[in-house]
Parts: sequence; structure tokens; C-alpha cells
Amino acid sequence: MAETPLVEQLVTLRQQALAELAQLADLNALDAWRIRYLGRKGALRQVLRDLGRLPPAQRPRAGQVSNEVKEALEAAFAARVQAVKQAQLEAALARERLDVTLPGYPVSLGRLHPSTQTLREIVAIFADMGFQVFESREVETDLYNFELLNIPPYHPARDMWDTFYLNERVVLRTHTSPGQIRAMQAYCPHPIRVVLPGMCYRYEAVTARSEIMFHQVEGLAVGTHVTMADLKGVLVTFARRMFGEQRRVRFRCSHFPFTEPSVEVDIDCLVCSGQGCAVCKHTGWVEILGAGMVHPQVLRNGGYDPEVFTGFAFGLGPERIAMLKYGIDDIRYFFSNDLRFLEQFG
Ligand code: FA5
Repeated sequence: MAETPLVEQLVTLRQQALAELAQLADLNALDAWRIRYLGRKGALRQVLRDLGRLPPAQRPRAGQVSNEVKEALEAAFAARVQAVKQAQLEAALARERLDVTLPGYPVSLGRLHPSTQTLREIVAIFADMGFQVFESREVETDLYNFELLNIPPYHPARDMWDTFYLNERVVLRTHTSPGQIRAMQAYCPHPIRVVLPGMCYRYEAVTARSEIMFHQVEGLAVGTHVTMADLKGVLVTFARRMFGEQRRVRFRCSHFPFTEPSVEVDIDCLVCSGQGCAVCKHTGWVEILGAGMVHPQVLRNGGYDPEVFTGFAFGLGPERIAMLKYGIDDIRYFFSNDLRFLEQFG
């Protein structure tokens, strides 16, 4: 039996709606589709408006088909919404997926500054020889930095230490030697064996070998039987532990106002083993520190009787030592904070 035009209209509507629905992949478009076909003013309602005007005999069939079409569209709509949501969820998961098997980023660990490392190495060597660490101040008075070390105002030796003055009386220490007096005043009248590590400041031109701030390690031993032989033994032991057992060590006469006699200590050049090269300026030797027997007046300034006590002292620069040991050709690397330099010292 042929279908009525209204039923055919319903069938066509269903085909068209389902074909359109199959193309839709986003929730806004789907909602627009729902309003267009199933809404109160939608296409289905428009067709059903004519249902009441059909002859009664045709109504049941048309009513049945219209229900089927409505249910089919609603079911297809729900299924499509579900499918689109599922696809969106899967796309989001694919975007956010974590591959837990990938290796992690390496953790970047901090490390000690090469000056600190060298300082600790130096202090450890002297600790093995019975030296304790004594900390002294970085801001000093002229009295301690110079006068009590036999360097009165206008003494020509002041030229050796270009100084940052904070005011007429107060300076940034130019060397760790004022700590000798402070240690003596703290320990007197007992024997002393200390090292004094710390920062020093000099108002001088910065070059590949000289900075305006640098570390020093001072050493001081005071007792009733301390001799130059002790000084030599301690410094040779230090040089060989620091730079290798085969090192040759040379004591050269020098002058410091606060030691008498005074020496400078050289080791045979690490680069050419004493043959002569640019590093040792073709002498075969490189200087590593200044030292001497504590001047009687300095002992007295520290509270010790020079008729009873003697002592030795030395002062060395950890940056210069590190430069020799690691072949660093410019001291400015130490405080310019370039990670490419600092990271080489793990
Ligand atoms: C002194 O400062 C004496 N106080 C050392 C001393 C102590 C002698 C005890 C006798 C007894 P000098 O100026 O040479 O001496 O410095 C000692 C060391 O400090 C040098 O060998 C060097 O390693 C380091 N040093 C000196 N000036 C600088 C600088 N501008 N930059 C980096 N290191 C420096």
C-alpha cells in the first residue's frame, strides 16, 4: 500500500536529519541540529502540525511513523553526542599523555667554588700537621694591618700593600698577617699553631695574576723551641702534598717587615719541571708563598717575650696555588662568575 505524503515527508526528514548528523563533530553544532529538527519550532513539529488534518484512517499510521522518526532522531542524537565527547576526551588524553619511561631531567647540583675547594685542601694539609683554624677579621685597623707588624705610617714598605681605607684608621685588610697579632693576643702565653684563612683586598690594577680581592692563608707557630728548620719542614711537606711528592722546593732570601729572616718559597715549575718555560718566565721556578721567623718586636706586640719565645709565619694565596695546580692562566676567572669556568671544578 502506498504511503501518504505526510509519511513520506517524515521518512525524507529522517534521512536528511541523520545524514546531517553524521557530519557533525562538535557539541555546538550538534545542539544547533537538535533545535533545528527536534526543537519546539523544529522541522519535526512543523510536519506534525499537519497530522490533525489527515483523514482519520491515515492518522494511526502517520502517528506511528512520526513517533518512530522522533525516537530514531533522539537516539541518534544521544549516540552522536556520546561519540563526539568520547573523541574529544581521547584527543585530550593523547595530548596530555605522559611517557613515564622517559629519563628525567638531570638534577643540577651546586658545588664549592674553586677558591673554597683549594682553601679547604690547604687547611686540611696543615690540619694534618697540627694547625688549627683561627678566624680573624676582614675589616682591620691600621694599627693591626700595619703598625703592629713593624710598618709605621710613611714607612716605604706600605708601598707593597695598596690599601682600601674606610677612614683614616680603618682598612680592608691587605693581608692575613694582622691575624698573627690577634692570634698571639688570644693565646698568649701558650704555644700556638694556627692557620688563618680569609679574604684580603688590595687597591691595585687587576691583571691576569692580581685581583683586588683574593684569599690568603696565613700560618703561625709560636713556642719555646720553634726554629727555621721547623718552618722549612712544614713548608716542604705542604708543597709536596699540594703539588706532588717529586717537587723540589727552594727558599730564597726576601724581606718582610714582620719577619726576620724572611724568605720566599719557590717550587720547580709544574709545567716544564724546571727546564724553563713561559709560566716560570724561563727560570725553572715559581713562587708559592712568603714566610719567615716572626720578628722579635712582633712577638712582643702579640704579648710574647722574644727572649723566651720564637715563632715562624707564612702567607700564601690559594688562587695563585689553584692557578698553578690546574693550569689556570688568568686569576680574573675566579670572581667573574662564569659557569663555564666554575663547573669544571666538580
Ligand atoms: C704578604 O701578604 C705577606 N703578609 C705574607 C707573609 C706572611 C710573609 C707571613 C711572611 C710571613 P705578599 O704580598 O707576597 O705577602 O702576598 C702573599 C701571597 O698572597 C702571594 O704569594 C700571592 O699568592 C697572594 N697575593 C698577593 N697579592 C695578590 C693579588 N693581588 N691577587 C691574588 N693573590 C695575591
